[in-house]
Amino acid sequence: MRVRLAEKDALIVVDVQRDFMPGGALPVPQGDSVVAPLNSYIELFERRGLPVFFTRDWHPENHISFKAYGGIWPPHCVQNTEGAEFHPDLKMPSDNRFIISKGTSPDFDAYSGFQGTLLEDLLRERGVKRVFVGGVATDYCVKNTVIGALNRDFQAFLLIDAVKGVDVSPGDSEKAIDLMLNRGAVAVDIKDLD
Ligand code: VGL
Ligand code: ZN
Repeated sequence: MRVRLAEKDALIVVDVQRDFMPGGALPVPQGDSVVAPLNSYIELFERRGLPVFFTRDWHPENHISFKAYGGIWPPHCVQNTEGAEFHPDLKMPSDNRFIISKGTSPDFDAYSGFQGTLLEDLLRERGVKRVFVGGVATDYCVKNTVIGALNRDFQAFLLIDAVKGVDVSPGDSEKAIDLMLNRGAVAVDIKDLD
């Protein structure tokens, strides 16, 4: 499906952080394979003067999603640690870029970049109507960010060549993709964008 990028489009890069990469605390298998395709999207949006939003998991040490505090995950993306840094090869534009921290208070988790953040306000202030979403993990934060966008009446495009899932149960990523598309997201890859 061909899509012509226009004013009021924005890119959302979800959680491309060291802890979600191979060797990290909560690795997404082949999670690092999203970096090169995302850099292509980032360059494209940057060239067009369109905003790029980077979400990051940004947990306190005693976060509710960690096993020791009743959650299901090993400690990951603890604020100001190396594991919480963005992948070193990710190209961060020098302007028109925004970092959205989520899951920042001990008692709340946020799989969606919209949950407990300023993401919606920042998009609305810029008149954004369509968001293009890639990153990790397909079956957690990408899924919830795409659904969060649709629930707020943004059009959402899933960057199918720039997402990877954890698949805690086999097939989770496939199911997540089906759900996003059934809810109205449109799958595109880099070749679809003009
Ligand atoms: C995520 C598990 C726990 C994600 C965040 O970014 O998809 N997954 N915290
Ligand atoms: Zn987390």
